[in-house]
Amino acid sequence: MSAKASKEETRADGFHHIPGFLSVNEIHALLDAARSICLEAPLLRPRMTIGGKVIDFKLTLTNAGPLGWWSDERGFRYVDRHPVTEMPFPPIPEIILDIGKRALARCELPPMRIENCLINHYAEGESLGQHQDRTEEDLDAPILSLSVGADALFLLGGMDRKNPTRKYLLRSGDLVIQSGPSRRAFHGIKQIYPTIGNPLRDRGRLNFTLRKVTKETL
Ligand code: MD6
Ligand code: FE
Repeated sequence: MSAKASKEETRADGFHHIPGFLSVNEIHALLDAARSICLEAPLLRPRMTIGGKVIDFKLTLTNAGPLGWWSDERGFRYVDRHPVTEMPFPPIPEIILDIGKRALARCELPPMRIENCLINHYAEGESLGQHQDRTEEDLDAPILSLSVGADALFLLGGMDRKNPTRKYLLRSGDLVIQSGPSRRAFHGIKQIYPTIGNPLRDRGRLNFTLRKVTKETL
């Protein structure tokens, strides 16, 4: 089966893939924003416990905003401090909030309070296993995702881990939104692929997810 390359897709279950959503300037602004966030809140490698064994994630991450997603031996959760610096995460840069607003409007979704920007970094060879995002208090608010750098193979499944998956090729500048029923669908990053002209110095990939975490309204 071939990956879906550059065709826009909006599904009845609320899944949206908008290739080339970001301008080149926005891609560079996101990269600059990630670099300054990482100076204050360095990338960390999360861990999780599976069957009593502690396993490292095959990616590193950091956050901006009042709440940051984190996982270690104590489980998945939102925290209000960087686990190592013990400082609050830096605020979400205006440019990211503006892109988030434009992304929601583009997909005809109502405005939303963006409380967290999770930044995932994939070095060459890294990946993210199939998972559901359900650490948030509000599991109905859409999750917005922006890709920068290397291409990635995104697998979208269903509500059950065993459901078949569809393949999407996420490229630098693409927007994905999981809203409606697709908000709870299993998904993951199977692998990343080297890309010509990757602006990341290490040829990796950055993914920014923008979320509403609490039940608070706008
Ligand atoms: C990634 N994305 O693109 C991982 N989660 O690197 C996600 O795990 C994700 O793209 C929830 C909603 C959209 C996503
Ligand atoms: Fe996810």
